[in-house]
Parts: sequence; structure tokens; C-alpha cells
Amino acid sequence: MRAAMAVGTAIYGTASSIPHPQAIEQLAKGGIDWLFIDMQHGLATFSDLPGLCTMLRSHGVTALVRVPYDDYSVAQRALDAGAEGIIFPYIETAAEARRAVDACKYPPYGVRSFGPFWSPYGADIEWPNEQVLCFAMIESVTAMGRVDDILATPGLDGLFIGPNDLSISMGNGPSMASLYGVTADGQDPANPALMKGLETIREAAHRHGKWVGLQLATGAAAASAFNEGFNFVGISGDTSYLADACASEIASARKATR
Ligand code: 3PY
Ligand code: MG
Repeated sequence: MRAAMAVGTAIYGTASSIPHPQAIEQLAKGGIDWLFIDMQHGLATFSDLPGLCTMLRSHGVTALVRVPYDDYSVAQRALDAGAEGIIFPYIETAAEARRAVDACKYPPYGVRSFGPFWSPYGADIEWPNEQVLCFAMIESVTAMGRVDDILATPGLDGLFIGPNDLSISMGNGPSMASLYGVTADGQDPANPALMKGLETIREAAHRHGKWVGLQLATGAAAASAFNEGFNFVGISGDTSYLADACASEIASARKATR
């Protein structure tokens, strides 16, 4: 993922909430480049992680873990279990971004403690210090106002935007589902303030020489976001893929039933 972003390749991922190796393998076989195992809203626990990360690695998919809110200790455990990057939700201050980086890096760059028993790089501390990805989620108006301070954090690789939480924080409902879905030029006139927010955050990240991604609902929306300058885009997740495909087939059967 890091190498692809460095040369500007379009990389698409998805989210996993159902922590079973064979469920995650079906996503990997779909052609994703990266995936985040969601420990904020999904069902994964620590003992699920080594098997899930191994499965992703065997398919050449970069394994990220989104840790629960305000729980930096889970990041260290996820890295021990073989995660190649961490997504920290709802970061709002530079101090929180500093704690995120600290959790991901061994001294002198952070406070990660040694115990990588299930990670492929074992006792090597230089490789993970250089390669492990550390992303702060920007998903509130407060965070947006402090985005330059957050981006100034040494060791932070970039930002990941949560459009639903950001939209809720702006006083509207969750709006990821409709984002980038309305017009051919990728603009969503239903959410002008949110679209402006995404642009502000994206430009700030690039000003600081950092990567920026976001989570969206459809492949078409993801391509629009990439074309606009986002470096990585997540497309939907396992629960929605299951629910949507099932609902669509059942509905078409009912419609055609005489
Ligand atoms: C959000 O939209 O708030 C997210 O966290 C997406 O993953
Ligand atoms: Mg969120």
C-alpha cells in the first residue's frame, strides 16, 4: 500500500466487520489492495487478528486495523498480531495524533513495546518503524479546524476521513451512502459543506506531504474521489456487500414471481 501510494497508483480497499478468515478471503479474492479490520464497530477481537492478517498477507492485501476510539493500547497488540498499519478513529488534537504515532513505533520514535510474536517481521524493529502505516481519522468539525496541527505530527503517514461522522458533526445525518454519487463530475450537490470539508482536508494533507484517504459506499464514488486527488479509498464493507447482494436478488425474485 505504501509503495503504491508513493507512485500514485489507485488503490482501493474495504472494511471487515465479520472476523472469519474465510469471510475475509472472499473480500481478498475480490481484488482489493488493502483492507481494514474494524475493531471500532466490527466484531473482531484480538485473537481473531493473527489468522485474518495471515490470510490477507497470503493474498497480497495490506492488512490495516481500525482500533476502538481512544484506545491506543489495542494498536500495539494489533501490530503484534501482524497488522501492517493502524487507523485511529476520531482524532481531534495533535496530542492524540502523537499518541497514535507513539503506539505504532518502537523507541526512539514512539513507545511501542516489544512482543511481535505473530507478525511476519519478528524481531526486526527497523522495518516496522519505517513501514507500518499510521493514519489519523478526521471525522469532526473540531478535527477539521485543527487539521494542520494534526498533520504536523512527525511519523504520521496521513489521514483517513470518516464521511458519516464528519457529516453528523456538521449537524447533518450520516451521508457516506450518497457521497460522490450524484453528478458526473463527482460533486454531490446534496452535501456542499461536506464536499468543501473533504477538499479542505485533502488539500491540507497534500500541503504537508501526507497521504489522505476516505471511506465511500460505491466503486464509482471511489473512482471519483481518487480522480480528485485522494490517495486511497475504501469501498463499502463485508456486511453491506452481503446485505445488498442478498436484498437485491431476493427483490428481483419476488418481482418476477407470478
Ligand atoms: C465514518 O464515515 O464515520 C467512518 O468511520 C467510515 O469508516
Ligand atoms: Mg467514523
